[in-house]
Amino acid sequence: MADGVLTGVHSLRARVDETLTAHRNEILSFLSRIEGHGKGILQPHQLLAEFEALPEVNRKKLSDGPFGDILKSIQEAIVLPPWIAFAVRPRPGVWEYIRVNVSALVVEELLVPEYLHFKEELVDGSCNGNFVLELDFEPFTASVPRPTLSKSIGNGVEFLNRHLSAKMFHDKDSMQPLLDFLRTHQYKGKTMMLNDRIQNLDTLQFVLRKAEEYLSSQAPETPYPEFEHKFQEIGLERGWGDTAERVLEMIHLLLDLLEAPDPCTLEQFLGRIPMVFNVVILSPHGYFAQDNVLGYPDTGGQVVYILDQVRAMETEMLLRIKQQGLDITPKIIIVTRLLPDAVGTTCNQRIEKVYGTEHSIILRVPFRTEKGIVRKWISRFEVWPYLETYTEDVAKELATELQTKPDFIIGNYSDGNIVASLLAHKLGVTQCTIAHALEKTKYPESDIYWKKLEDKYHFSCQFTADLIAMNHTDFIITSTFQEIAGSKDTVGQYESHTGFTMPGLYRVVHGIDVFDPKFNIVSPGADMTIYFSYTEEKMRLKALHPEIEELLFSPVENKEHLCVLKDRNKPIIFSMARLDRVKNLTGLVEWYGKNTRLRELVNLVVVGGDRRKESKDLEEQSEMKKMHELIETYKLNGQFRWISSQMDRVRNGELYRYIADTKGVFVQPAFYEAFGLTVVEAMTCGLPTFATCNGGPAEIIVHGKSGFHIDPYHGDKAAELLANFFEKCKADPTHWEKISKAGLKRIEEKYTWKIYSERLLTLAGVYGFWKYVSNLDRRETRRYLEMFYALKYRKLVSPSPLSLLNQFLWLWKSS
Ligand code: UDP
Ligand code: LCN
Repeated sequence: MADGVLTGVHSLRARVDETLTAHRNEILSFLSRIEGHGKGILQPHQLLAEFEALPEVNRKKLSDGPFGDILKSIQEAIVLPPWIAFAVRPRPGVWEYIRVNVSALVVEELLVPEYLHFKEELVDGSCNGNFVLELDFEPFTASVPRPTLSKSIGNGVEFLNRHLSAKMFHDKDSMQPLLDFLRTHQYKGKTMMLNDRIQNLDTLQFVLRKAEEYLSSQAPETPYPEFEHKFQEIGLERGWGDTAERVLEMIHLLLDLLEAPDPCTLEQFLGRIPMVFNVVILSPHGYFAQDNVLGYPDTGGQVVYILDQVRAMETEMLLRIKQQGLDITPKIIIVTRLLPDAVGTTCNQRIEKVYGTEHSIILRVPFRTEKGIVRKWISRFEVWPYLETYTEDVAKELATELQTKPDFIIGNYSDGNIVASLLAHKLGVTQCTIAHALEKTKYPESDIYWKKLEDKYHFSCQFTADLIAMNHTDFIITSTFQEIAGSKDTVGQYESHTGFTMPGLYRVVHGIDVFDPKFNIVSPGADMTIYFSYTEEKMRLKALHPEIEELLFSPVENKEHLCVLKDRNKPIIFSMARLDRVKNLTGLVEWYGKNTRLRELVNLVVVGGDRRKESKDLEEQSEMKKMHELIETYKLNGQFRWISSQMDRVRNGELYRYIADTKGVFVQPAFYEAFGLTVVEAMTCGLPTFATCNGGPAEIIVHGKSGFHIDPYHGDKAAELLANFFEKCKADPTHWEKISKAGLKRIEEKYTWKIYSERLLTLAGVYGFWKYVSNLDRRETRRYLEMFYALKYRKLVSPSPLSLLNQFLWLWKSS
């Protein structure tokens, strides 16, 4: 995408040449140090370390010149002596590539495919062929306008509205698609908005004026049914509003659009057209249920997110349907996998009503092969062979449940998103995807060295599914900016799909553009009936304290808790997560174990993994082993307690608050956290939070104000930061309160479900309309994706005889 992009007045190559002319020796010694690493990939921190190792005078000379800025923006260096190639990222979403021959000091600017080809030599040697499958989605979106400023990334709908208003309203005829859309709009055969008395734009304008005149003479609260008949006669059907006042508002919006269009009015108008009544949300993997599942493998924030989202969305849908004067019962169906062997959960029930809703259900459909139904849980990395048949089964079940097509399909995570893409493709429905976590960023170098990880993770399938879904979907919701485009220094999750290569599989020249207006940041929150401040004395669930105290302090060690806290008066460092390697709970335990000062000051309590039953998850098994070893190595008993996963959310809410009562903190030590609901939950309870600087928490928390960032790769520093914090709080207890209050304020301003659901439904309206008017353009992408799906994806996911055998052996062993 950014090949040859100029970042300033001069191109990257010109700036490197300039540096070479001015400081030949200094740059040469830097490059030689890098070359000295030999064939391989170097990360920014390694490059910085090499730079730091130069004599100070050399460093100064280089930093003062144009090279200083270049160095800060290098994201990776590929060393293939005598060449070194650099991927430079001057700002989020903008990439440039260059390579330098260290012996000859020759500089060459590279196009994306050239850079990727060079990188492939790391794996394939110089014989990697010229006829590699290259994926390039850029031509399909070339005509869609996009922002150029990095700070505009993630506000896609604004740009779309600007584009739509410019495209549609440059003369009267170009308004025709809007008229057609309003005329064809219907639900279960019942016309809405306009009937066929309105044949053209002149009639529409005339009718709207007449309606305006009439409504202005009515009391604002006059109910719609009182003038429904009159309106029908002139061509206006239900859907404009429930009272004279609201109908008038909407008519004004349309009149304004017809006369002096602007993006803001367009968004308001489209957001009000009643378009979403039946929503399907896909989340196949894991244990999707409302009770007794959180903390199970593959079962964490995504489940919490979707259940809270559904409650908030149903409330917003009911409100909008009422305000638009309609009498329609909405329905939201969460589709997940039915697990016949449900290990005590409700995952073997076909249907479950969602608590706190009237019209939302969980619908479970099993994975099936020609040999029958798959009975047991399988890891999210193993689901690929089942998804196509699953989609077909889901489509049938949905037809029975809904008796109509859904209006809106939301996919979650890679498996849900590929199923959502297939369904939306088949049914022609507006699609939204939510990644929750793109695994490519979680596992560094998992693209270039994919083959090494293939047996365990099948990333060839997952990354292919991700590419298909992100390009097929109408819009993408992310929880933070960083998820799309990272930060000044770090690469975003989606951004890492811009250009990458999986040698031997394909090369992605242009996978996604983070400036694409399909990206929108819509952040989730925490359920405020469960998570609220520890200071809300009246709402506190003190009756649960004996149970919580038993959990934290009982002298008994059993399958639920291991080790004992001797001194109950110390503050508690608390952490809770699935026991995945990436969550790094064992890392936190080790930092604590090593830091005597911290151990003196506070206790450590970690919730994660389930010792009550034998784990089937490989990462969980190995993390459990590590935890036992750490307890021994650092003699943690007395200062540390390890609690099995806690599935009672209400009690967990009170647990966070109980930790706040001890003047403790929450620590989220993950190597990488896509968003981090526990961070939001802890902060919503007023618990000062220290969380990883890699991923969502870096954006949720403002370091030093509403919490603290910690670097999981520098645990010693994190432990020192914690110890300093507790020492400071000891000397000045207001410090703890200051951070706690600032955390609460941050949440109120940015992370609530109310803001989320309003935004999501407006987006569904705008993108639904965009899909309608851009149907022709989209066919090109769809045809390309169909081919990619059929020729590549299907082959990757069909299980090889060997993997079928392994799976059989594994299931047989674990049954
Ligand atoms: N959770 C829980 N009990 C546990 C572990 C986790 O209730 O033993 C909940 C936690 O409160 C949060 C979710 O699971 O709501 C984890 O979400 P997060 O986004 O932090 O991480 P994920 O598991 O999705 O990667
Ligand atoms: C998945 C994750 O890994 C978390 O970081 C998110 O908070 C969660 O999904 C909800 O989006």
